[in-house]
Amino acid sequence: MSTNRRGFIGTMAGLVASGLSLKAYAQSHSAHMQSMPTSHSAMPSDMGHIMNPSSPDGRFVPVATPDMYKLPYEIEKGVKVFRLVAEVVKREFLPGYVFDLWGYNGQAPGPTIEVMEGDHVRIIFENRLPEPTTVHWHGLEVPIEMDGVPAISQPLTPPGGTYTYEFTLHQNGTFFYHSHMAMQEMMGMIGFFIIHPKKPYEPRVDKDFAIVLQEWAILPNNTIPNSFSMEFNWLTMNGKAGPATTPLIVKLGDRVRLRFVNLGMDHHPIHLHGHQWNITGTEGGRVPETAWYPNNTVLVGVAQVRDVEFVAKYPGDWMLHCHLPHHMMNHMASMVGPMAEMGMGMHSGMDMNAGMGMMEGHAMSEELGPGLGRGMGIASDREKSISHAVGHGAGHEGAEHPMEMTARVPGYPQDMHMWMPMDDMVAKPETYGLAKDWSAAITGMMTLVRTLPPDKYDEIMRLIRETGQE
Ligand SMILES: [Cu+2]
Repeated sequence: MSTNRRGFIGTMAGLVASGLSLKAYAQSHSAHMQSMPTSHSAMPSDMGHIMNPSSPDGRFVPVATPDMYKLPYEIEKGVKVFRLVAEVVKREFLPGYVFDLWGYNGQAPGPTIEVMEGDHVRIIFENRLPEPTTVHWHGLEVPIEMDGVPAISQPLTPPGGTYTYEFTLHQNGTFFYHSHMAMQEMMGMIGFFIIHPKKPYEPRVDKDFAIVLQEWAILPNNTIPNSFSMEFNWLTMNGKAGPATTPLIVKLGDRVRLRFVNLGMDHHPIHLHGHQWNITGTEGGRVPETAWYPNNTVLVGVAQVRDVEFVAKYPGDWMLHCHLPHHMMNHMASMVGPMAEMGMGMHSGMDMNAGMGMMEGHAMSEELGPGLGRGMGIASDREKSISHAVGHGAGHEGAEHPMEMTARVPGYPQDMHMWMPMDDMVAKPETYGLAKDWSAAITGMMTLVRTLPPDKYDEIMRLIRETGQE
């Protein structure tokens, strides 16, 4: 367990010793923690941190959306009025990895809409994308004119156009909005639409988090997702890849709700270490308690919502992650073939596709069929004795240096040459006190549930307040 007192104090002492004020520290890292809206359509009014103990009227615990903000609204004659803007945005998945996505109000995924059962909402939608789009309200029981399907229930909203959605909410639970154009969905166009119940759910929770699961195909040296790709090399939670995902901070004994939504091409079995939870909600609303059953890995299928609840009764920094092995990785380059690494370099004289290790032909072609995804032609010579990730000297015959001989072990290298701690680069109050090199263990669709005893919990809450993240 890594939240020992010494480690925690050590981190703090290191900060002080470096002469860095917490404020400056937070500012210097803010670019890593939050992709700020680039538009003026909405400013983040709530960064989704967990500082609000209750709603203004105490009826519910506001949902925390780490690394995302919530869409503000105004009340006009009893109607909650939101302004939702579709636009091109920039998002930093990991320090230094800034990508061009499509989203809403400066963010991908889009900001969370959080409302109450019974609310009457008006969503004034504006399209600042270069092509038409619409907004669909997934799971909401709304009149057909509000369903947001182009041509079927409404005209396309052209670039520069607007459309007003208006309806009354008679449901409660975790819902979401998204573009109803497939390629636009794969560019990031989704956001939560969370409706709190009039009569609070029982048992009451102390913490409530919401996480959007997404996947992206972005080739090396590119910043734009390939929405045609069937292979994905970036996996994100709320638009951040581990270790840039912000850990969920809970107090020992808290009852915790996690809400997941998945919009992508794959399903995500989300697993929590060290605890059992119940599935308490789906994209259709609350699950009756009589139907709860214990588990610790929830399969969040495409277009599905899963709410889970558990009691954080064991102190520690517990992994929360998609369990698909390839979804626990960052910027996987091997999917596009052997890349330059460790002195091997790229062979010269190849065309673009071969140089990138891309295969040609259809899935069952001579080139691809027998290879099970590995190179057959030009790529095979360089891969046959080692893993797909080219390593030291490629394990050539006659190698005598220990490193070269090691490289002759079939399959080597696999994971350890990817072990890249970056604790300082992703440091924020929520990571204080984590074990040294923690960041190397969290990549892709991964984060932590940090169950802290009261004193450490209070300390981190204080740091969050002081660094102005709230
Ligand atoms: Cu996954």
